[in-house]
Amino acid sequence: SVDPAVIKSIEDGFETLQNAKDCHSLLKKYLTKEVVHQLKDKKTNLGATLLDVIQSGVANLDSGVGVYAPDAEAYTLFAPLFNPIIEDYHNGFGPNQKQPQIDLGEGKTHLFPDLDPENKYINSTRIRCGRSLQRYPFNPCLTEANYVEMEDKVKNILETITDSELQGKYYSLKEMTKDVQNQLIQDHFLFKEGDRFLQAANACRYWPSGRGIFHNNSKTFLVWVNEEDHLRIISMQNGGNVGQVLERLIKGIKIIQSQAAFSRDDRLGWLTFCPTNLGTTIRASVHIKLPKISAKPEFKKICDDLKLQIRGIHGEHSESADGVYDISNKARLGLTEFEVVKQMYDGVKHLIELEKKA
Ligand code: ADP
Ligand code: CIR
Repeated sequence: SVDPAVIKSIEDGFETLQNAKDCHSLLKKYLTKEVVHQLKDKKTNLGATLLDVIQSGVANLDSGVGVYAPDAEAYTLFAPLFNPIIEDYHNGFGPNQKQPQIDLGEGKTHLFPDLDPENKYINSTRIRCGRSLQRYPFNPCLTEANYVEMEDKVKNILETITDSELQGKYYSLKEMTKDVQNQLIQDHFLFKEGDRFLQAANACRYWPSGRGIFHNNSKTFLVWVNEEDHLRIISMQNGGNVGQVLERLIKGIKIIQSQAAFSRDDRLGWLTFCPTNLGTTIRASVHIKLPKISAKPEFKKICDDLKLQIRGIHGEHSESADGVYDISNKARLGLTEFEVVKQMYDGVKHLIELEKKA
């Protein structure tokens, strides 16, 4: 049974959210008194409770979402909270809907020719996906030994890649100098350190143990190890050639998947720590300058209607700089991988047309 002190923390968390007038998270919206009552004394087989799910959003009242899944079982055990959040975030993906069959877009990448052949708007294009290793829970339930073992496993797989474009080296965070680390972060290649949303979710324990990054020589193919997800597989390059970026990502995914088994759910697709990443786990983005339309008050609404999300220049929760925005697909669940990339592609194409006309 759940420790009375944990139940008290859950109830206090609910009060904190209710009293926070400036809090607009999906957690606050869907954590009703009834849901608290229904879920506060439930525990997953690994011992995770509703507190593990909500603590990041309670500690960070400016969260957009506010919840994380401590393990795969949490998505079903705490479904009365996760389901409405998932439905709200992913374009109305309902409790009876299922993630479609995988379609990475193989053989179709020619349908995504360069969005900006004259190099006027797009600085760079990036597509990433997340994967969770089978038989391991998510961050808050991992031991230090788990982290080290997982890093070893993934490093070995990555360092045997022989494809001439993708082959590279694994750099453990533990062995990296601060200068190198900061430069990689500044250049948009490496995850940041000390993310308060992840910290409050208990996702940064034993840091930097088991964390690191693999990349090829040109830093167009990268894999993050044990940050928010067990793996983040990334393809990126300068300019707006979405087809090339996707082609490289598909090649990388196929090589890695031939050597590791990943957690997939029949309904939710690939399982990830954050419910915003379920399904395809794909975020396809451009770093783009749209000086005229981004200055308009309706810019956010235009992007919302195109199902696009706006982030700042250093990723989520950061600000734009020099008029450069990170524009990506918002939903990742309920569509195929191809459709998700197409959502970003068509939306950004439309934004560029609006900018030209403005
Ligand atoms: P994630 O994309 O993995 O959800 P973030 O939003 O924190 O996480 O972004 C991670 C890093 O990737 C940040 O440094 C961000 O600036 C960089 N990034 C995202 N999209 C692009 C892009 N199109 N070109 C270059 N860097 C990008
Ligand atoms: C938040 O709720 O703001 C953080 N926990 C991050 C949520 C992920 N955001 C997203 O839009 N993909």
